[in-house]
Amino acid sequence: MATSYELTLESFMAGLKRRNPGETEFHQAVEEVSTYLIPYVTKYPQYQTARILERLTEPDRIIVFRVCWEDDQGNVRVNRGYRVQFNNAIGPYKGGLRFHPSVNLSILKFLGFEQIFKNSLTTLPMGAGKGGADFNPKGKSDREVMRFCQAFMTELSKHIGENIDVPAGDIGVGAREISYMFGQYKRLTNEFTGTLTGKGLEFGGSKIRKEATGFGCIYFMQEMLKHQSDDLAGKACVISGSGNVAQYAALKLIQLGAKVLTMSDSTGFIHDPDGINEEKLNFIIDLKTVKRQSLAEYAKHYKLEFHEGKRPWAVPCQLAFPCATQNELDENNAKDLMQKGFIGVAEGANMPTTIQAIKVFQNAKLLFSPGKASNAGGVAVSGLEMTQNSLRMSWSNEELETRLRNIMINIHEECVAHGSEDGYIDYVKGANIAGFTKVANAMLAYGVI
Ligand code: NDP
Ligand code: 2IT
Repeated sequence: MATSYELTLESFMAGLKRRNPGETEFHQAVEEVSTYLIPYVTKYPQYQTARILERLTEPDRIIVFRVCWEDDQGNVRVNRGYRVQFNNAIGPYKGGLRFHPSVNLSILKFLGFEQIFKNSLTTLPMGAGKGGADFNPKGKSDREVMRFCQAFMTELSKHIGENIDVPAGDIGVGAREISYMFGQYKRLTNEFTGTLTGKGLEFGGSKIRKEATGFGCIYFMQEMLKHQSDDLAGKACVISGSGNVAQYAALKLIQLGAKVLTMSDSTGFIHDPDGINEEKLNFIIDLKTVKRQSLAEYAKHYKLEFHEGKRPWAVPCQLAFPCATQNELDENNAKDLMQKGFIGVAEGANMPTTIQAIKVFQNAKLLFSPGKASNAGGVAVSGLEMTQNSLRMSWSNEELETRLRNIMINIHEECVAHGSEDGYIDYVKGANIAGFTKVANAMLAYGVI
């Protein structure tokens, strides 16, 4: 007879911290989820008896490897590469690769863990993984980036495959890096398969993938507003980041008649009181993806102040979209945002808001959507890229935008169905519970593995 035990958040987190010392981002992501899931599994004891939470917080496996490459001066350089294959209960491991000097196991485990719930919410058959390297693409030549990507893929290729694990982009990994890695994967395996997503349109990439995360985030905000009989037209918006997610969040806001006041990067932020229009946004896209320079150049070009080393949260606005990185919006930033007329936040990045800051928004009964719900559009269109690759065909822009839109609407409905509490929608609760059940039920069905 199996022993029964009392599961509390404190005891669960104490065990997790003991087993994963020092991994603060991973602890944070698990705590946010467990706060909602522990009461849930206590209510539905089949999950607790099968130790689903304990199993869900232990990755299936982690691959760590040396990446050796040569810079333009002929120096030998060494980085560390990773792939965290977290959970494949409902499909092949799926999730991005991040190249950033801050990359470590804690960050990749938090990202891989979040991916479980996010991928489940899309309703597509995707498990969860995340990977990357502590490589800094900044200041590197194209050839250096190519050599790094080839060296990285030489090892990673042994562990991935279209039915095993399908990586994509994340911070520091965009179209250029995916192309270099796909080319190397194809060379090593002598196969043309859809083992990476976010590929170029000429070689199996999906239309709308580039736009998907940012567009999806704005569609999600549109749904949250609609649910309280409001819309985006004329809303003053603050965005952080100016990379892939931020760029297309900004574009969709502009297209839907909202006013984009700010964007940021790791050097600071710009505040354009007239609003960033499509022409100015194209300047930013060129600056960040082609020239790869700081947003300070935008301030110079449009004769605005550059707020060096600062984040944009004190700029008065109605809606906020953190689209840069984890923990970029803390409790004090949340209080800054809560000026008169503030309506809410949709996360474009993964875990950009600290747990304390989320509480500030939720206590004030404002809109708050977690990244695993509102940034799921990116991985959703990655899933659709996998489908198109399997079918050996490609869908049109219209087809894909409609599918993306419907997936975001469906995630919103799931959050409402599982997160409603006395008229307030707790989107964090809704996303965690809705994302959990499908994966947990699959794990139950498999027995003890
Ligand atoms: P990019 O590399 O395209 O852009 C990242 C942006 O964030 C840049 O503006 C960068 O500034 C800024 N940034 C990165 N790190 C920091 C930091 N430590 N402090 C301040 N600013 C920082 O990445 P993405 O746009 O793809 O990713 C942004 C976020 O969205 C991440 O949290 C990612 O996990 C998440 N996400 C991405 C998806 C995708 O499809 N790409 C899907 C779902 C979520 P700088 O240019 O100066 O480096
Ligand atoms: O965080 C994410 O969802 C991503 N970086 C995209 C993952 C993917 O496989 O498209």
